[in-house]
Amino acid sequence: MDTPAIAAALARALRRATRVVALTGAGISAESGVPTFRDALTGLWAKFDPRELATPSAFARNPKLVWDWYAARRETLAHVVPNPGHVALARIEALVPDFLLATQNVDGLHARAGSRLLVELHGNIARVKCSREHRVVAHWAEPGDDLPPRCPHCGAFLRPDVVWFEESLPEDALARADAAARRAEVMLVVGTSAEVWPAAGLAHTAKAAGARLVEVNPEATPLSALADDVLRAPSGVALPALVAAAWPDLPQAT
Ligand code: BV8
Repeated sequence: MDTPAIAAALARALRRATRVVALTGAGISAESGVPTFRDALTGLWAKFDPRELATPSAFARNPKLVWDWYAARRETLAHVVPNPGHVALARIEALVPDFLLATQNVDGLHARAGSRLLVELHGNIARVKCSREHRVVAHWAEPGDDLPPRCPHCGAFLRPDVVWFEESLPEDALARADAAARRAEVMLVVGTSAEVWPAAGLAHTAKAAGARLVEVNPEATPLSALADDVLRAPSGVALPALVAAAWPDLPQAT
């Protein structure tokens, strides 16, 4: 796909902004080879609805199935690296005085790309916790054939340290993201279908507070009509182009 043209007004607004917030979804990791959330169920998982797997009731009903789904996703992540879209956001963090990246992704790729001012709204698949105490467990023995591994402290099943549907988001992460959305001059919404709340609500919050809303997504979403700028392109192409247009004097990322 061609590099999108970046409007001069958008480039100027981003360069002049002192307060920027970004919200990302699975689409920013697509070019790293990580299936998006809805595509995550390719192959073996094609017959399940992800919203049926990423729930406490699914885990209670079939802990091994859910554990294996996350183990398969961790295995995929062991072979992928951040893409130019992740790197571009890490560069913007270094260029803007007050920046925060709120991600819905659990793949850890933003941190690997160098993002530090980052909140993981939905947890991180690399972390595992006790399903009863919710204490993170650093090491666990891979299970036998039948069940997820058990907590070394209390014996309950272990589970991924991610936020499932019907579970509340980490309060501090959501509060930081909400405060950043309320003060942002520019909000970048990248690679999300904007259907899952309360994360999607951050874009509405930023817009209502006066931010310039920029959508980066090859497809339209419920936010498209709200956006001031739409970069209808893959984020691995659009975000580096946006950085180059806003900071033309910077050397290009290698
Ligand atoms: C909660 C972690 C309180 C696990 C995930 C209103 C307010 C509050 C809650 C709700 C509400 N309405 C409904 C709810 C309930 C629910 C919800 O939002 N349901 C939806 C389906 C309507 N929300 C919750 O349950 C949340 N908790 O609110 O707690 C509560 C308590 C009790 C009862 C009710 C509420 C918790 C939600 C978190 C769920 N966990 N992930 C895991 O990963 O396994 S959600 C998961 O899907 C992702 O994390 C992400 O958040 C979400 C959507 O995925 P996306 O990231 O957007 O990816 P998707 O595949 O959908 O889209 C990819 C996009 O990328 C596409 O647009 C595509 O075009 C684009 N793309 C593709 N390639 C590229 C690209 N873009 C750029 N470049 C490319 N190359």
